[in-house]
Amino acid sequence: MRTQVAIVGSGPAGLLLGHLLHRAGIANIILERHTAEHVLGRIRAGVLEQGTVEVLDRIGVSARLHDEGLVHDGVEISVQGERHRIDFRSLIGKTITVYGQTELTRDLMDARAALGLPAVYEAEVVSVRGHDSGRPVVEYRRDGKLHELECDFVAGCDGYHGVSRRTVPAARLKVYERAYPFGWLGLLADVPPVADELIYANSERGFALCSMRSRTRSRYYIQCALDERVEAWSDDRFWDELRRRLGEDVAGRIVTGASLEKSIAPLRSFVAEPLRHGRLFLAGDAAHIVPPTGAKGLNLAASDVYYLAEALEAWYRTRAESELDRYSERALRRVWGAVRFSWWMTAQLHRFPDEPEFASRIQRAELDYLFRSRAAQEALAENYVGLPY
Ligand code: FAS
Ligand code: PHB
Repeated sequence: MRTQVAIVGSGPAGLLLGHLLHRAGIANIILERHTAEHVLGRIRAGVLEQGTVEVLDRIGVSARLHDEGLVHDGVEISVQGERHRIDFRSLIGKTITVYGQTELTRDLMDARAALGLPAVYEAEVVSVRGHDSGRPVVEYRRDGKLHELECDFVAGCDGYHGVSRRTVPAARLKVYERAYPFGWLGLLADVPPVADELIYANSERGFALCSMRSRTRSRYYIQCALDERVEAWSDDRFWDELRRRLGEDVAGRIVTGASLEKSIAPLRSFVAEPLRHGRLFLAGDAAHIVPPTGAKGLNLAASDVYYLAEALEAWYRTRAESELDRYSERALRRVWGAVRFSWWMTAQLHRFPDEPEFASRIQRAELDYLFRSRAAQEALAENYVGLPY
């Protein structure tokens, strides 16, 4: 089998890249280790930057997003129960859209199927070779048999645990990493959100986040220790702890209900450079991970593949390598802007168990300055709604 671009992974990065390449007339095949249902069953991100929405508008895959997504003009930050609103629209004239990653992935899968574009599910890529010699071959296992896909380029969109980044010899990768001393315990429930906008809460007991997927489905998170097990958290225990991290006015309004999903995710900042390795390109979580505090992971996947599609389109048009060479530097500049912001949001809003009193005092000074300074609020707004592409 042969194609122009082999895409490893049918998450947001792979699916969006596939659509962008198709619109540029570049043939591509997506190889995904799991079933489509399994991919859709993962509960992940909830916030789309304005830039991500604009890319989806451009490729004509945003109808349901505009029908069902919730446009938010701002977010709230609660510190020891005192609430402060950051008004993106009045500060910088931009907004965010709350629309679950599951729904975005579904829309991209449906659009791909409607175009009759090839995606092979339950196809685990086991190796990528030849990407240094200009003749890449992707080997994958399906139905117990090994298959080969010859191509011009390989896009490693296979997430943090994928095979693509591991294909690159360690000596050729510079890895930057910070593991945070806590995780997030997330709960999804069919209950109305406690507020019209997201509430990020910094409390003595730890971080909490009140988010949503619609006006009838809510997504909540609480910071938890790394050694916590989700089995130790009944729904009631979760709701009680969540209430204790919010001010009384908010806690008193929370509508509780049975969880549809509960899971613990560790928090890390991770970047592997460079993103180009011969004919292999890394994009999305395969290249970088950010703590979800800044709502950036999914949105970085979108900007990576936007740049990669532009670079590949230029190569097929001119056979010049210049845009392909520029992809890594161009994508990483936006990646590091989001890594910095996600680190900053995480540092300001969480309890750091081993940090001295000084660090928590600095945290209070940062937040106090934020709430008093329009310039600081504009900076937060600019980063949260998404830095320019
Ligand atoms: P993905 O991981 O989504 O997709 C990679 C795909 O490649 C997967 O479907 C995988 O099955 C497939 N794959 C892997 N190895 C393969 C192989 N060898 N062969 C074939 N296929 C293979 N981001 C936010 O912005 N906000 C959040 O709240 C948030 N919450 C998160 C919670 C969790 C538990 C996790 C893990 C991530 C969260 N993220 C969040 C980040 C997340 O949304 C990612 O940024 C987003 O999924 C990135 O998309 P992809 O790069 O496509 O990677
Ligand atoms: C979510 O709704 O899942 C969500 C929203 C904002 C974040 C992280 C997660 O920063």
